[in-house]
Formats: sequence, C-alpha cells, structure tokens
Amino acid sequence: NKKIIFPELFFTDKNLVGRDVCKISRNLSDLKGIFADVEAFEKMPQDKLAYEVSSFLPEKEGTPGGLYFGITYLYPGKVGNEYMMTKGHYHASIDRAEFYWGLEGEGMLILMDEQRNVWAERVFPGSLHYIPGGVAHRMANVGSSLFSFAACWPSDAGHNYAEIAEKGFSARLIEVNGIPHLI
Ligand code: M6P
Ligand code: ZN
Repeated sequence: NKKIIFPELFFTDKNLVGRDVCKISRNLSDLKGIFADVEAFEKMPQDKLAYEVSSFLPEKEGTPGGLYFGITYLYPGKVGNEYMMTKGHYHASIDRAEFYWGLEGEGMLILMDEQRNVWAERVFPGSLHYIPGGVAHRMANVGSSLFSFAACWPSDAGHNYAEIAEKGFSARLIEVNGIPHLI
C-alpha cells in the first residue's frame, strides 16, 4: 500500500515523531453541491470514499512563518462526465500561496483568480505547481487509478470554502471523448 510512504517519510526524523499528524477523509456526501450532474450524484453511494488527506501540522493554526505539509489521495471516478475532485478553496488569508506537486497517477489542477478567470495545469508524478495568493485551487483525478499529490502551505493561510460552495468555479473539468476539457 503506497499510502505508507507518508508516515515513513517524516518519521525518519526522530524529532518529529508524535507531532501533529492529522488525517481527514471526505466521502461523496461531503462533496454535495460541487458536481453539475445532481441526478448522477444522488444515485451514487453517499458513503463512497472520495479522498483522504494526511497532514503534518507542526505549528498551531494561524502561526505566522510556519509551514504545513500534506498528501492528498484522490480516488478515481466520475459524477456524470465530471471527474472526481476536491472541494477546493481560497485561503482565508487570501494572499497566502501554496505549492502542489504530483506523486502518482494523473490529475489536473484547476485554478481560479479573484476575477473568476479559470485555467488548469496537468499534474503527473514529479510535476510542480505554484499557486499564488488570491488563486482558488482544486484537484481532479483524470486517470483510472489513485491520484496523489503533496502540498505545502503557510500555517496562517487557513481555508475559505464558502465562496466555492456558493458559486463554484467558473469552469468544470468534463470528459469529452475520453479527454478532459475545461468547459
Ligand atoms: C491539499 C491542501 C490542503 C487541503 C487538501 C484537500 O492537501 O491544499 O490544505 O485541505 O489539499 O483540499 P480541500 O481542503 O479543498 O478539500
Ligand atoms: Zn490551499
């Protein structure tokens, strides 16, 4: 199980053992409202696991100058013709940036600035993605196997889900003839 890679990584530094590890998982019911095809969504088992995040949070949330690290494991699947994806967020401190990088599988990073311009970047093992402040970010799994990526973000960034929950992104990643299209 490749997921074991994460604790092995940071427990090689004995000083970090036992520090703040946080694991969250989101199933389909946690993603209610983010997919276009509501009928297809409601037909799916709501307890189906969509993604898991293992985070290492060595500072108290809100600490200026600190960093957080996380690995997200996003399972493959589609809701209608839309790829399985993360909730997506702006940072609560809107100017905070973040790095994402691809570990395994095939993904697309969907980005949206404060003017609601949307663009996407292909994510693959070893690809590096800089997300500037003021840019909302969401990952989609566009392959047929587990897609995982790492993230590093400031401990005073916070998450702002409200705007995405209300208005979504202004484009969606849809499969057309087997290929992802931003529509
Ligand atoms: C990455 C980071 C985390 C984020 C996670 C899941 O690991 O950006 O801060 O929580 O992805 O994304 P979301 O919070 O949008 O569900
Ligand atoms: Zn973020």
